[in-house]
Amino acid sequence: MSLIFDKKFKLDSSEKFDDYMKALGVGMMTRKLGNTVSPVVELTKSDDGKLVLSSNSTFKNSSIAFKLNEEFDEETPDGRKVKSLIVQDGNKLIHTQKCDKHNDTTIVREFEPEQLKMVLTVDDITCTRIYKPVQ
Ligand code: DKA
Repeated sequence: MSLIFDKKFKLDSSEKFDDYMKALGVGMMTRKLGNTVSPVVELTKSDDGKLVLSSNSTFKNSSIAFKLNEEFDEETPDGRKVKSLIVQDGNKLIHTQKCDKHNDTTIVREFEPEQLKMVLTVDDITCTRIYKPVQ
């Protein structure tokens, strides 16, 4: 199994996302918006060989361009400034975000033809978000 490029996935179900955002210090208004939107996520490759992960929703459009195994600066949709590292394990991208002001978190994205499964972990909280292919 490997990563899936150029395929759009839309959020279909989500568990413990509010707890996850609370543990990261995300404010109430942003959490309310975050809980109501269904982003569309896509993995692509840029001309300069970077991987690009984009997420589009009525709340926010965001995109990160990165090289595997190389730390980069990222600003998260809720405004945290983090040091990110993304490594690949087969069909999974394992994304760690480290920050002095907030708790560190790990986001695992597992690409399968019928779904993109995200497992987001902070402290003892595990949030699972299932994205389904956009028809
Ligand atoms: C996702 O892409 C969730 C990514 C985590 C974002 C953390 C905070 C978001 C606040 C709206 O499905």
